Amino acid sequence: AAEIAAQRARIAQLLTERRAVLVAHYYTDPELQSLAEETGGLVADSLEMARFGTETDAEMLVVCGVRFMGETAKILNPEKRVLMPDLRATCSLDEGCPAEALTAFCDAHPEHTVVVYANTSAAVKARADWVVTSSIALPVVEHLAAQGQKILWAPDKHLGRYVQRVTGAEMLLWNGACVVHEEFKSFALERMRALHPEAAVLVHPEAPDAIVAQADVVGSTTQLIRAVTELPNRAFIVATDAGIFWKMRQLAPEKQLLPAPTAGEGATCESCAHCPWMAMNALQNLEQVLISGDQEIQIDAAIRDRAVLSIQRMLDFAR
Ligand code: CIZ
Ligand code: SF4
Repeated sequence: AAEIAAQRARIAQLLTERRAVLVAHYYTDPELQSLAEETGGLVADSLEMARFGTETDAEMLVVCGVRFMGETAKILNPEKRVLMPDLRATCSLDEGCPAEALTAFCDAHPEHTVVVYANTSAAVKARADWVVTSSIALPVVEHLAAQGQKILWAPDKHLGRYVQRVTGAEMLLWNGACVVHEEFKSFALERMRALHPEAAVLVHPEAPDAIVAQADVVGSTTQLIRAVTELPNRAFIVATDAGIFWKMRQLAPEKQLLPAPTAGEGATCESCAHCPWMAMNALQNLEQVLISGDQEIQIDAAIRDRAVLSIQRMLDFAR
């Protein structure tokens, strides 16, 4: 414990020396989330992470999360250095949607407005008309559908189906999924609900239909955290990455939080639902990158110039 405290102090010192600020996603190690808060950085979802980078006067952003979050930070802040503890931290949605294949799909359906989830590469965003995160997907698609636009959606098919069902928009869906949220099991969740009838069920829309159908609240990480503080329930069953429990406990320590089951037999260990790429961020490699300055995000200028348009459209709409 003393060793960890010393390491946290060294990292805080390095952040000051480098005029750097730490931005951590809700799914990362609680050590990183708490350190970001204590050092004047931010713990957030990907939309808020994107916004924060443009508002701070720090010279360097250190993004603890996955690669697309670092890329978005760099696209919006080309004059700042953007580092990540490990640039290999990717995302199954990003990996499952290569830019060439997405471009071919778009070219085959030129009459569709291309809306991509934030969990994609800079090159995919460069081909898109709109970028959305899970907290803003519904209002953006509603807005486009009201104008009679047909939508090509990539890459998360579960989130895409959910948005389609709620908005009634005409949508073509890419076949991608999040390896973490796809693992939630519906029969085991039914059993758990029967055992805890007082608990509200909170579900991230990257989860499959059969899980979303059992939800009391479907929403982005920020919206699910808000539900824990605002709903009167004493207990919650939570179907998203276990990293989110740190912030939920901080804001509502008196409430009981139960991780939704990811194994058929209803195993409920908190480590069950945890993104392997988010887990690549740790105090160790964070300190290392602040010393070495490597693991820096670089983006091709031509891609950046197009990707910034679809991201900025989202940020302007969110205002
Ligand atoms: O699953 C993810 O990567 C999420 C929830 C990203 C986000 O929007 O914060
Ligand atoms: Fe991607 Fe899923 Fe990990 Fe989020 S939790 S970064 S969507 S693999």
